[in-house]
Amino acid sequence: MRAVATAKASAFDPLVAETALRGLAAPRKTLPPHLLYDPEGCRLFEAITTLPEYYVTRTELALLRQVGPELRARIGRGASVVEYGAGSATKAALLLSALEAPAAYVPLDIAEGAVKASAREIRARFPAVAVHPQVCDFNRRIALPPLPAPLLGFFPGSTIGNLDTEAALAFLGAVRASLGQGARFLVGVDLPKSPAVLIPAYDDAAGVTAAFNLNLLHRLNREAAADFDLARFSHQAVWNVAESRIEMHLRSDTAQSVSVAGETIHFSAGESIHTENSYKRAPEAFQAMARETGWRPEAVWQDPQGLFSLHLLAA
Ligand code: AVI
Repeated sequence: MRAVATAKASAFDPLVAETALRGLAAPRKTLPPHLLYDPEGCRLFEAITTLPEYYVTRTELALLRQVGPELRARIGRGASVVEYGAGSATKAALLLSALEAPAAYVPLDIAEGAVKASAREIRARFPAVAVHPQVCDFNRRIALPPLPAPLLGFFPGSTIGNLDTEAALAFLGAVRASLGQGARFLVGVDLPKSPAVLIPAYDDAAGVTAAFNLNLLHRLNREAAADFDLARFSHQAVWNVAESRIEMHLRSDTAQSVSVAGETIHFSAGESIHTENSYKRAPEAFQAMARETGWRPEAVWQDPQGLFSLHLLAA
C-alpha cells in the first residue's frame, strides 16, 4: 500500500497539472495536444499509423517512394537532412535512400528517447551519414550544428496540421530562419476530403484512436492528481468544415465533477474537452502560408486519390 502511494506521488508533475488546470478552467475546456504523447500515447499513435482507416501514413510513404528520383535530382549530392520531430525513422530512411550520397542527418525532438532511437537506427543503416541528434523544442528558434550544404528540412506526417494557422506560420518562419538561404523544406500536408473518409480515420472501428484520446485522462489521473472516471467520457471526432479541420474531443456523458490537483472541475452532460485539431490544407492554402513566411513553393505532389500532399519549398 505504502509502495503504491509512493509511486503515485512520484508520478505527479506540477507542469502537467498547471497546464491541465489552465485548459479546464477556460469557458470552453481544452487540453493541449502535446499531452496526448506520454509513452502509452506514443505507443497508441504508432498503432494508429497502421490502421486501415488511417490513410495518412501509408499514403505518405507511397508518395515518398514515388517522388524519390525527382527529389534526388532536385536536391543534388551530399545533402544534410534536418528532421523536425523524430517519431519513426522509417520516413527518414526512405528519404536518405532516395538522395545521392547524403552527408548528414539531424533528428530534432523534445523527446530524448525518440531522438536517440531515430539516431541509432539511421547510424546502423547509413554508416556513411554523420548523425547529430538534438533534443530541443523545434517550435522555438534553434541553433543547428555546422552542416554541409545543401540543407533539406523534413517535416512529414502532416504534423503541421496539428498547428493552427498562427502557430504554423511561426513554425515555417522559424525553420526558414534556422535552415538559411539556399535551403529546401519537404513538408507532408494532409488534404481536405470527404468526412466519410476523415471521420473513420479519426474514430476507427477498433477503437484505437478513442483509446489514444482517453489515455489523456489516464495521464491526468496519474500526473495531475485527477480522478477522471474514463467510463463517463467518450471520444468524439468532428469535421469542422468552416475551419477545414478534424477536432478530437472528450465528451462528458453525464453531469459530473472531477478533482484535478485539488481543484474541482464541473462538467455538464454533453460538455466536451477539445484535445486536438488536425487541419487539412489544400495546396494553394499551404503555398500561401509558405510564401507569407519567406518560402518559395518549388513543387507539390499528390497521390492519385488526392488524399495527401508533399510540398517542396525553397528558401
Ligand atoms: C500526429 N498527427 C499528424 C496526427 C494527425 O493525424 O493529426 C495525430 C492523430 N490524432 C489522431 N489520430 C492521429
